[in-house]
Amino acid sequence: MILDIGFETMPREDLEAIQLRRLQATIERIYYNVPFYRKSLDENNIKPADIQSLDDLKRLPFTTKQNLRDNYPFGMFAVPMDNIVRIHASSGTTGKPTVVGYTARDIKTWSELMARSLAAGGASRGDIIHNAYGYGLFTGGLGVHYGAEKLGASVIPVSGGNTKRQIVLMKDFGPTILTSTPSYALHLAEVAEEVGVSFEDFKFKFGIFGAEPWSESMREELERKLYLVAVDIYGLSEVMGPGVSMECHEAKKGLHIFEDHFIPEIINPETEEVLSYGETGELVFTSITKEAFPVIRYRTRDITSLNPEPCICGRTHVRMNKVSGRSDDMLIIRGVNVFPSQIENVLMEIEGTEPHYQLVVDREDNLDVLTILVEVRENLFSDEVKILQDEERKIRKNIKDYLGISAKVKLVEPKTIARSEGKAIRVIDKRKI
Ligand code: DLL
Repeated sequence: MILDIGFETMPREDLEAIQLRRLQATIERIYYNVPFYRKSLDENNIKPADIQSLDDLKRLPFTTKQNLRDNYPFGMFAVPMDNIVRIHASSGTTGKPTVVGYTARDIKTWSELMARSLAAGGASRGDIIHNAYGYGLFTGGLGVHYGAEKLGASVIPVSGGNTKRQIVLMKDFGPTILTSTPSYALHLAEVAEEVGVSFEDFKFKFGIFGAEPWSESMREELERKLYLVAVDIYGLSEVMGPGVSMECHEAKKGLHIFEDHFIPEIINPETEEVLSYGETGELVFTSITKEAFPVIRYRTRDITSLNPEPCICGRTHVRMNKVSGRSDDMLIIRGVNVFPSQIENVLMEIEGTEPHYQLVVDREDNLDVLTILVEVRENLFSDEVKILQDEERKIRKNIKDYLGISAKVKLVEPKTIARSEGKAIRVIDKRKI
């Protein structure tokens, strides 16, 4: 495929004209097709015809993850189920996931944006992409997959896990692009070393890493250990999946947001005031081409800033700096989004546990490890060891069943977890990224 990069290098004025047209069409669509949006626009006395300029976006109410959850599973869809061809999901605080849907045209758009992203990250036709993002409800695997095919590259749909076999495939197939979370990429390097193989002997040119925060020092480590150029890819299921923004391999300095499809804003997470370019705050997105699941001023909770300076790659789309954190307490453990409250819900349903717990997240062999410390009632401790072991097993199993993550569980005696005078310290994140 020859990529039409016209949209990516368009003068600002032309881009804004397209944005306005698409925004107006989106507002019209959601007003008439999604009861939630109609109600919230009515409550704010806004009619679709009131959106006359891009500045009018500011008048629209924000959408939060809670709003999506309240409309679980399909209440936010703007098209009949007959037109939905794909469903993905990401986790949410109640244990119920946030569900997103795509029409055939949405899948086409997403594939094109992923092809754009891979191209910006250095991939082209003729490359072999070793895709170690998970396939399934998570958007990473299939998102990259469709984009790679659209680009005309060869894709190896290896998914996550079975690490030693991945090393064998890398040796035998000679992939040139690696796509995975940055932590899994480092783990791959380590396992390779264990089995006596060096990435130096592989053919990788670029690594396209995302789905969790990673720092400049992690970039250096990835580049040194994997003998490739490491670039950042960002996205979230609610807005589309991977490919909302992408770092270009020429500059490696911030991620271009595909503004012909998504309008970004940065707000102060406390006051909700819209901030200027360069100021750090919470990233908010409005989708302007999605059919099945449009989002209006969706609060991502990701903290970053926007940089409008021209880029050496020639793209005119604004860049977001690397995500530096979140404005809520969501943790990303091996690519799975987890809120402490979800773990709390699971713990509280188990007989014998006290509402005192602490989550310790660390990295072992470059993989995230979650340890849950839970206080249990005194009488459990006076009983036999087997009862304690059963309790630990039950907690581990329920965490795995409800949240899909493996955790170590340590039962501790009452009053051993430090009490705080203010907010309880629920999370100790020891990962250095
Ligand atoms: O993680 C989509 C994705 C897949 C992006 C593969 C990149 C590569 P969710 O599971 O919905 O979607 O999680 C979205 O992950 O709000 C951020 O907090 C975090 N995140 C995603 N990419 C990055 C990144 C996918 N490059 C949440 N840097 C987002 C920092 C990231 N955080």
